[in-house]
Amino acid sequence: MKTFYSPVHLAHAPAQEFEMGRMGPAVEVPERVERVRAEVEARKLGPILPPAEFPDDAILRIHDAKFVSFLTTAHADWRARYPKSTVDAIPSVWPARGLRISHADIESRLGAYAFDTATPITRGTWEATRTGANIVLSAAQCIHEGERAAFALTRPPGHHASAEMFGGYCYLNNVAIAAQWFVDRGLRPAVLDVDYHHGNGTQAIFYARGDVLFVSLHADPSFAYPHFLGFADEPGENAGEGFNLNLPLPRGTAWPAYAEALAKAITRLRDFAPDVLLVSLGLDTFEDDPICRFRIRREDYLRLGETLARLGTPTLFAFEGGYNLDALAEITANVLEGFASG
Ligand code: 6XA
Ligand code: ZN
Repeated sequence: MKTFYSPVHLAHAPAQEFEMGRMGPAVEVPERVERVRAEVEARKLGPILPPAEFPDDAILRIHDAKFVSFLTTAHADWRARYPKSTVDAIPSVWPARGLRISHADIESRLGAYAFDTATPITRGTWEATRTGANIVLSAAQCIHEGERAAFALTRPPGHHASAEMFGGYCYLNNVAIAAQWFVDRGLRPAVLDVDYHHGNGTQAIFYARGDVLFVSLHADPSFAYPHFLGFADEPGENAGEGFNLNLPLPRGTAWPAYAEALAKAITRLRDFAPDVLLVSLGLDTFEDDPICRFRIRREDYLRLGETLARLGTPTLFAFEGGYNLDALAEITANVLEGFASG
């Protein structure tokens, strides 16, 4: 399968993020994608190609124009406000209940558009994020032209970003942008999110729509990030009722229980019969992930790939989370290899 990749992601390299009650080293680092690229090459999983350029329209089909324009200037605005500061832009105040949303200055814009403190905006964040959209759209285009599968090797990831909100290391929702691109070409896409964390952004974007199915396997938000969405009782609304399926799983979930939930996801996907499947491919379900608590082992990722292949649907894999740098490349490649052989 073709992998789409660009070194522009290297420009997005936050030094620190605030989470777990402390300022600590960033977890979502450039080495993640670099290691996976090397593994795809070493295991000869297919050509690694640069993305084509796509106009902003495809992004604006999903994201609010003011939000996108905020992202393009946020770092420069932050610098202008704090010329002596050496830290990246991170919000510290939010328009919570009873307060008014304002976009007047960079502090209010950060608070209005962010939902956490773990997603800094650096000098290169927009460039990397915008290139990420080109990458996922290039993968979509190659599937539209008849390929059975493609891998969008992107960072920053996307599934936490909604129409006008960033967080969870995500700024633009790559998978949603690609899904909409398929809808605009008359196809019916489904999104399967296998990242450890619930894809709250993707869910929110398609929640009232019946033309895109969203199915997610993830750690129960009652103990896991993003905490405020991803519960089992979120079926979709209006035209989208019945087109959102959350399968939250307990701490310590290992392959047997995971495979059972995956079977439920596959049943719903078969029933929807999509023209194209978009997989939010997070690898933070791994047993030794530094920030997550599932117990999926290296070889299980081969089974995951094989199971997805059996659906027989053209499939776009979009890279999301996964933070164990020593295992990430191998387990990502295992999914792709499992799919190719399945
Ligand atoms: C912030 C944790 C962000 C989770 C990012 C992720 N404390 N999402 O991997 O899939
Ligand atoms: Zn994740």
